[in-house]
Amino acid sequence: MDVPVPVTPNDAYFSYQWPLFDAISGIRADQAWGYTTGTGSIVAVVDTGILPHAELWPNLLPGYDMISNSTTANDGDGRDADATDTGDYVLAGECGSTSNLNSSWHGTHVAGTIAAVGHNAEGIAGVAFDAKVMPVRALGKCGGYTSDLMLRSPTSPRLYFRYESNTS
Ligand SMILES: [Ca+2]
Ligand SMILES: [Ca+2]
Repeated sequence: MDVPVPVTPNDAYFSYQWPLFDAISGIRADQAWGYTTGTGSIVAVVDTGILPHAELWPNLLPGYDMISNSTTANDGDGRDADATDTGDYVLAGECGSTSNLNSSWHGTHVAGTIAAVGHNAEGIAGVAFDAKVMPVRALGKCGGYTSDLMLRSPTSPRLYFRYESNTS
């Protein structure tokens, strides 16, 4: 197999993303992009959900909020087709914390690391900048429960992940 020419995206802050291209300590994504940039791949990001961002919209698929507890969800309800991150901040005394803690917005960070739109002259380039991200909200205030992600199938002892599209 011929070795493809490395790809250098034109994103405004790509030069700061040295972990992607540094020849010694980087993952050499620029060389990998010569083979693929993730087209056709879907990555489920099981995390705190997602916030609107121009660098994510083109690569974002409908997701799901799997958090069943409304307090943990911090959105006034349980499971639904809205994977919006409503924050995982805590106040002093909540979740064993002795001080107020800001929301992490971790799911948006992870989604951007994976699939921020690349080669659009703006922001950064995701590691797989032509892949699609499906946000699965599982973490909220005080964390989350593995049981929220697993439901027992009535016909199988195995546990499986449940996903319902909200595109229909
Ligand atoms: Ca909800
Ligand atoms: Ca970009």
